Amino acid sequence: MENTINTSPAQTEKKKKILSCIQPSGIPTLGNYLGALKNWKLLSDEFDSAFAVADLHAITVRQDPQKLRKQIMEVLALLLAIGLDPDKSIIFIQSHVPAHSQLAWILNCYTQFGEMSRMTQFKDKSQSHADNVNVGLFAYPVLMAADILLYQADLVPVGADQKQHLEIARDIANRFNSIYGNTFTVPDPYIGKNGARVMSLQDPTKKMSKSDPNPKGFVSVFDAPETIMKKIKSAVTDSEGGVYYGEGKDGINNLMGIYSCCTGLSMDEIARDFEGKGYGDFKAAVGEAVVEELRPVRERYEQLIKDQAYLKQVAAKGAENASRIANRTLNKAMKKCGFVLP
Ligand code: ATP
Ligand code: LTN
Repeated sequence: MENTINTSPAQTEKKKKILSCIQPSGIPTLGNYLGALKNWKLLSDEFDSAFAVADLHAITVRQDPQKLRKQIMEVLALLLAIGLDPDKSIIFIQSHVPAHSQLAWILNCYTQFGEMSRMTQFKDKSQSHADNVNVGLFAYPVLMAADILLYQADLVPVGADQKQHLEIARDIANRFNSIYGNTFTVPDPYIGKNGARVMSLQDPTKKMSKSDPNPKGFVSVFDAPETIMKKIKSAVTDSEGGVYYGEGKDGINNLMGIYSCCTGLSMDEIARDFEGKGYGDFKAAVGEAVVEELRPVRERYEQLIKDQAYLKQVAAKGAENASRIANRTLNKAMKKCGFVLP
């Protein structure tokens, strides 16, 4: 495939702004896709948008350097494969824009130890990575606030698990604004109605996660159709046997949510369509819907990942356009704090 990019900046002044990021901490899952990425594509048509590969966030848990390098480029290719257009959206790698680390340090000094200690992701990850409870993991939401506030984002499309981090970003913005006058836009989360919390296929009380050590728990966006079918067919359900949304039916509720996202059918319509049918039939239908949902993404990805020169060109242009906006906000915040600008 012959790829070209337009090198002019993508921003216009008036539209509302959105920003979101995804960590290159593994191969993205169906949860990342339905909970976040699919909405990024939809919203990018309407808003001024910036999307980043959050590589600085990824090292809050130990990463193998060679794997990390590979995953950063894979996630960048995925952002293009879902249909984001580098001529319309700013697509960049977080560590290529030093302003993120710089603002994060400043915001650390406007964030309280107590409020960080309440973050459920920190509590969960300090249990799952008990041997490496580092200061970066603790301060993770502050770096995330810096990502968002640098771009003056009005809206941040994320899965439901990030709601608490968005609240902290809002608190930090409000605190800074109330000390120094209006500096940062206070962002709102955008959490889709469907797919905001896709659960593990093996333990439907836990969210589907790309860092799950058991690969049967998640469908990766790059899984082959046969693998997707196999994983969905072996999803944990219940012994009751009816396809309807209900209490104590976490596995079926999850599969119904996934099916609803892929087909646009409501829960009631799904229950009606599968009345009198068994879980075997339902799982086959869910598997096929997921295969068809991910097929175009995987096919575009397979082309893009071969063209490393193009991906590097996209990243370079993204970093340049992102830096322009980020540095403007960083300078504004630094001046307000009393730094002498170089
Ligand atoms: P990790 O498992 O390494 O902590 P993650 O997949 O939870 O990573 P990110 O890669 O940073 O975290 O997530 C990118 C986006 O995907 C975020 O908006 C997040 O809310 C969303 N997301 C992640 N998992 C799910 C899920 N199971 N259901 C819905 N949305 C999700
Ligand atoms: N913490 C997020 C990833 C992330 C993010 C951001 C999301 C890093 N920076 C800025 C939105 C905006 C997660 O999903 N785990």
